[in-house]
Amino acid sequence: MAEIFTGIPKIAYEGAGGKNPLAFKFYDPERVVLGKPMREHLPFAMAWWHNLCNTGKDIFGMGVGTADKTFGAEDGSMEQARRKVDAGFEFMQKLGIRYFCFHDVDLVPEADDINETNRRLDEITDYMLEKTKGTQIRCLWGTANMFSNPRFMNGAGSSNSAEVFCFAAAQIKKALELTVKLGGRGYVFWGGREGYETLLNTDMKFELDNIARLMKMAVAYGRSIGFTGDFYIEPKPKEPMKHQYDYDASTAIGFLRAYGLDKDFKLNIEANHATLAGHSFQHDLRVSRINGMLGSIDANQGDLLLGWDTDEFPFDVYEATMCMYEVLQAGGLSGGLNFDAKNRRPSYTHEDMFYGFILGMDTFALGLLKAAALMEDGRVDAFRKERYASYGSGIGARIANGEATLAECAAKAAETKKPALPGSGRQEYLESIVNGILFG
Ligand code: XLS
Ligand code: CA
Ligand code: CA
Repeated sequence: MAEIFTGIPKIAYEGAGGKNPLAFKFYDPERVVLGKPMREHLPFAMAWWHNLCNTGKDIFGMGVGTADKTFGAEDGSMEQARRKVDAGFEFMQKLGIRYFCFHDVDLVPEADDINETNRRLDEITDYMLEKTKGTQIRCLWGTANMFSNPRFMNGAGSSNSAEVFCFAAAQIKKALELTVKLGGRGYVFWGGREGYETLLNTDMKFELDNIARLMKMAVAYGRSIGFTGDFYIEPKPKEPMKHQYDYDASTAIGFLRAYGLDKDFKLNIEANHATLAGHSFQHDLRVSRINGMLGSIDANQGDLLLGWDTDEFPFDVYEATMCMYEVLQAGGLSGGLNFDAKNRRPSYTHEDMFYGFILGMDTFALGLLKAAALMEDGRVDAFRKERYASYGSGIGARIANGEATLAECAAKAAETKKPALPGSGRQEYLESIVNGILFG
């Protein structure tokens, strides 16, 4: 197989002081952090759609991209699909990435007839499977694209059309089969158009019930074909729809519990989606973690000055630190860290594809190192724990154990007459500690 990314070597760790742009400054896969090598803490994945398909199109370019992702084949051909496989595997091997994520239609051009699309999917995944031989590369998660084709204009599970619902089911069935075939650890539902534009034409209850019905069908089928991994919901509040049902982590957890799906599902938290919902990335990670539902992460970053989903490669070390702090406290991920990120439109060369991943991998390596340092330092954790010390004994302990009654608490208040002010939150002191660890 002829090399595609000519002139780009295998990317090595060269240390923080290095100036070689095609080397890692912080990601040292074998370096042991808190008892585990970095590569195990950081199961990085490549998103097929952005890295191998996205050409930097936007509406102002009249649908014309700046990056060439044909890899020497005719655009939209099966030959191009094969070349994408070649490019993807060469890319992952050069970076030492062990996972990829895909939508069905990232892999092959969609045909008019779903039977033909499925035949193409079988053909390409045979080729992908062949490519994994002798490598450690596996699928992190698969998914079905149920938002691009016009048939999904009103959603998939939430569509008003039963015929469209059946097409969604068919795509999920196939994507699950492919995920199992490629050794996938998870299966994602991102409800791109599972929402509404106006409540005037929307039966919200019926739509939510139907989304749950579709998910239950997926779980039953997945388990019947030997899929033992986690299903994930990836929350996002808006874009493309005005309102999407999986608004944020709390909403998705409530939905999963209401429909009895919480044993099979966890969450795939994307940084850019959390901020679109008006939360910090860490907020949605924390909500997922404390509910035992932090499964996987789409490791990107948005632009807080823009109100849409920009899917940038992460470079914010503070955010990555807080992310890895949540991941470490969760004891790791059942999924991984998928770079659902794309190069900016003017960054259109093959080198830029590598620079994007080097940036993202180094950012998360730094995040891991700094989160581990924060935990080893212990001052922030100790302060947070101490802040609730009043629940350690007396009436506080009875409240925390669920033993105290309302009348008992009221009697305590009457006896105290006036409570002392709660202790200082010491926010600035804590922020200084974090800065000291990040930059000290
Ligand atoms: C889009 C989503 C999508 C999911 C997978 O905003 O991030 O790419 O990750 O369907
Ligand atoms: Ca995503
Ligand atoms: Ca996104």
